[in-house]
Amino acid sequence: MDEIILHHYPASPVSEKVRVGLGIKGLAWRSVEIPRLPPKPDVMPLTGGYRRTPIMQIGADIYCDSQCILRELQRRFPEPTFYPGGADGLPWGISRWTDMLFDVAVRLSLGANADQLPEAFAKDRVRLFLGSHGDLKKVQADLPHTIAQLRAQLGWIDQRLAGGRRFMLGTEPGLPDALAYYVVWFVRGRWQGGPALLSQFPALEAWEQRVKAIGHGRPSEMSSGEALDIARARQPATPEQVDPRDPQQLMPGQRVSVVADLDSGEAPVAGAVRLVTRDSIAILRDDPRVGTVCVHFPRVGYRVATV
Ligand SMILES: N[C@@H](CCC(=O)N[C@@H](CS)C(=O)NCC(=O)O)C(=O)O
Repeated sequence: MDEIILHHYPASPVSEKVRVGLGIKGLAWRSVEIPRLPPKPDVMPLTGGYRRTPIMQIGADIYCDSQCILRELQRRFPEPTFYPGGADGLPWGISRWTDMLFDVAVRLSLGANADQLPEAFAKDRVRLFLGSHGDLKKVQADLPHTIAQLRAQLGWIDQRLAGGRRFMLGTEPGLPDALAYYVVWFVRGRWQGGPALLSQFPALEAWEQRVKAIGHGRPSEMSSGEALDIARARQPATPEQVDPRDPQQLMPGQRVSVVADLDSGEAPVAGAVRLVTRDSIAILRDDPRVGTVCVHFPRVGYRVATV
């Protein structure tokens, strides 16, 4: 079977979510380090315009967004499960919550570090995370409110873990641990006040150490050129699949574009529908560098439009 290739960079919190997921499953994977800012010349041939981090590649199949990546890891490697105790369904609801919690943490990090951030980085992240009306000065002025929002929600994690629960779902680690951990990892590492805030939550801090100890599975480095060569050498392995009850009546071969349903200025990715399910959309596209690739997105949080 083709290797799992994660295109990411060490400081990326959403990548940390996926790295912990790879750790929970004890998987071997190849690590390709990508730039923190566009242009990303060795990513664009794979995704066709999706610029966020991380992406996962398996042969000529490209998985965009951590939701899609983690779901695919569970599909290909069911054990150990991300859903101990039969918790399937619930973790994806938790995932929507932690996405929002991450946005709060991003506001905190941008606001608290506003005076030190390199200009190009600040400009890019304000547009991406705060939208076309994003204003760093306002985010800076709003910090006490933002911290209050974050603190209450960290308190929920602490409450869940108080009383000796080892992981979010019980004795075994599962998807909710990766989902909550990456936000905590980001708050601790990217905000000077992080360690003091987190010290208010002893059960959370003890759990944080347990999740850290899970590790990231078995990564080994790969160059971006090698990853592109693999994509070119392989054919997409995704079978054609339709969903007769799809509300948008998407059909194989139909030309569509897919883009995050946010005011984030991201480029839509265009291609021909290959697979449609309730949770996923995959499209085929051709690129001069890698040939035909199949690019996968989640349905939730993404807008599919016919073109
Ligand atoms: N919904 C996406 C969010 C990904 C995301 O926002 N990642 C951040 C890095 S942690 C990012 O893309 N930053 C801009 C970049 O890397 O170019 C997911 O779950 O994968």
